[in-house]
Amino acid sequence: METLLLDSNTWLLVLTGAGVSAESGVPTFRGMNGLWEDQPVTEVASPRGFAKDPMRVWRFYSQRRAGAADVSPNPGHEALVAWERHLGDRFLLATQNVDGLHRRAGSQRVVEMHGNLFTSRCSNPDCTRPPFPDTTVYASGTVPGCKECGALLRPHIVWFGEQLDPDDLTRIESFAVKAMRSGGRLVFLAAGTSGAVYPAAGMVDNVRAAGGETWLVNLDASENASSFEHFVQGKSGEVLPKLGRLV
Ligand code: BV8
Repeated sequence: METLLLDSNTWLLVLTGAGVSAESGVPTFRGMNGLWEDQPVTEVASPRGFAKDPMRVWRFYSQRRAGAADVSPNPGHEALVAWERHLGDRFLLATQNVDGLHRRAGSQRVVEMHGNLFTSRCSNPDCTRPPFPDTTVYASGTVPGCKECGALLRPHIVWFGEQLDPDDLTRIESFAVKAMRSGGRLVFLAAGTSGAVYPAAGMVDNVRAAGGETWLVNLDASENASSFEHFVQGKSGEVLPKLGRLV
């Protein structure tokens, strides 16, 4: 298996998806055939889905909260923690996962691009209450209300059709710009992702256009696999611990 050199000249931008949490027992979107209660996840996890049936959406997220609370990080998560310790500020981890397992493993330089399962906020855009930690598994059929304005609470998650937090996108972009300006070697590694959801799926093309190196670690070829120079096929929990050559 080819290895990835991680030396004093390396700047590493990592993107992870549901596949990295699969070995921890978290179902992937592909694994659910993209469905929830026979509804497309892209429909349930959307403002329209919430407006139409907030009970169904809270059943979806409450069950995922219960599931994610019972699992633990795997060697794939832990390998990324070791790489971060080695590279320091020349490391950034952008994840599409909302399960919080990267932080639980010890990752610090993390951008949760699509939000976090264990945070809620008020659905009323005019409410002044900020997003807050919420591990509650709400009973099926209940929809929690905001104690400040009485509107419905919603998970602090980026739904399909919603903009990502511009600060998160800026943080990722400025890391890549800083790496290129440093004269160092920018490496982009995507792991456990099908490359189907944008803007995350477009990052590899942006890094290539900037002259960076691109690696994919995935169980099978992702939709954008052809955009990567290096493809190491396999389970991230088995491949990542062996892939990094820390010099
Ligand atoms: C936006 C939170 C502005 C919710 C999520 C350009 C082209 C086409 C469409 C669009 C476009 N730009 C925007 C869109 C629309 C849309 C989009 O991309 N749609 C897709 C479906 C075509 N994007 C958006 O709406 C984004 N917002 O762009 O706003 C805008 C809006 C409208 C129109 C224009 C612009 C918001 C996207 C974020 C949505 N929220 N998550 C929740 O989690 O409940 S996305 C969610 O799905 C996940 O976060 C993740 O991003 C995605 C699932 O993908 P993966 O994580 O990759 O998981 P998947 O199961 O698919 O694949 C797992 C992979 O792992 C597989 O390849 C498998 O082989 C592999 N694997 C399995 N086991 C292992 C493994 N690999 C290694 N080891 C293993 N053990």
